Amino acid sequence: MRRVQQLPHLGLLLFFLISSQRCKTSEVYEQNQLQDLSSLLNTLVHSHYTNGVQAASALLSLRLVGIQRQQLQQKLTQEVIEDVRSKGPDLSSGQLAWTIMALGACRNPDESFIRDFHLVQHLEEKFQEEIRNMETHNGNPLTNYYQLSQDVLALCLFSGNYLTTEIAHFFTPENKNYYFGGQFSVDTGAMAVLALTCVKRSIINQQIKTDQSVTQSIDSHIGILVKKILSEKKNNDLLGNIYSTGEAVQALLVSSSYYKENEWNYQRTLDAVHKEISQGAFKIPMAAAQILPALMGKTYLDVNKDSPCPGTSSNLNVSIPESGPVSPPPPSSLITVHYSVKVNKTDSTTVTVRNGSVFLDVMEKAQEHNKTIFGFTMKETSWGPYITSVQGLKANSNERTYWEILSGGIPLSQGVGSYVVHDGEYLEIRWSKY
Ligand code: CBY
Repeated sequence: MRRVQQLPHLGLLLFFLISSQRCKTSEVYEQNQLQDLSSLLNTLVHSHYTNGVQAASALLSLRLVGIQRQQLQQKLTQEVIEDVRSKGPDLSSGQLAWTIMALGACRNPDESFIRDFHLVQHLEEKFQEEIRNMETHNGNPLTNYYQLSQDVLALCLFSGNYLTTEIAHFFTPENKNYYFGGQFSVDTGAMAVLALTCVKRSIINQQIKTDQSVTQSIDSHIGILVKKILSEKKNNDLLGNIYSTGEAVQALLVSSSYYKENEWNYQRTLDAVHKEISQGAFKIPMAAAQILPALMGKTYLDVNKDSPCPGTSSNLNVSIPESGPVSPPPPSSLITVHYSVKVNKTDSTTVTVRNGSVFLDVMEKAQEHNKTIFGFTMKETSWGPYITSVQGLKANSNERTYWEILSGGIPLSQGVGSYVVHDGEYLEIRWSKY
């Protein structure tokens, strides 16, 4: 629903922010952009955050684009800190990296938590654990290269220790961890470009010292990764898919010396993203948090622990009203979908669910009918539920195995908790290698 009329102060603030970023000619166009941005902010403000990484990503994005809502930031900070306190060593390396990025995004009182809890030192250890795992498990990290890139970025921005020789060695674009099933992961490549660019800037600014050959190798990695990101530009101007575009934009914004002006048009990609926002593609908090900085021309490299938090120079008070009364959903009709589990052989069934159901509802219905064939387990991630096993067969990152979800034989770009199924659709969960 368009809410901009209900958000006068927010609208004003956004207008202020946008006009300080870019100059638009068409007023209608600007109005639509404002509506899209306020819908993203609504998602960030009203979401129920189920884990600390979601809260950290939201806090980081809000701080980066300079939206200062004291109460909201306090609430998010509390959730992030609570997560560190309760999970502590169980946080993955990327989760810890994002905690540091969010709490220290700019000069603010939460920084003391980073110091008091020695978060940067913990991250250094976690990064080394990732590398040790690669050495003992055929080059596979504990998590993935997206998180290793988050680690390097946070260590680089928060004066942590890392070896530039190690970075140059592990982040070579030929490394298999940039690819899933042979396909270049734009999200991963983009996060790596941000991390490597941070390291390169630290070398140039003489914050760290290294050999000329290491500098050259990092520089060459950035160039190759940028080319790979650009080669994933689609006809609709998105980079990879809609959910990788935000980070890819950030990577391209910090690496403009590596491509020619005619190779990428920022505005066209922004237009494509706006189209998707108005169609409701960013309703989950992670998606909203990841796209927001790119829309405002900001990148994770703008994180600066020593500068005051950006904000509007005026004392504008952003007020976002609570959501209006929620009317009960209309009685929904039933739809029928086909569902298969594929390992070596395929087991199929037909399931009836309510219209508007998601992939997970189908899996649950099938499981009720036959626990042996359709039984599954899952875990919560920042993007929603992730299927960890089906028929007792468990995904394993040391072996690069996972359960892939598909519709009509095509991999889905949303998770089981978000993808809304359609009548007559052929859904499949397939034992795969990435
Ligand atoms: N974040 C992470 O650690 C995740 C990194 C990431 C590159 C991520 C995408 C990008 C991001 N912005 O966060 C990622 N996915 C990874 C690494 C993985 C692998 C996870 C295992 C591992 N070693 O860490 C793996 C197995 C290759 C994978 N993603 C699988 C899947 C499928 C999940 C199915 C299931 N079993 O539940 C799925 C649904 C693809 C499919 N068709 O099977 C999938 N991923 C999707 C769709 C996505 C996108 C989510 C978009 C959305 N709206 O829900 C994604 C943004 C993301 C999360 N994966 Co992965 C990529 C995209 O489409 N652009 C760091 C942490 C601190 O938060």
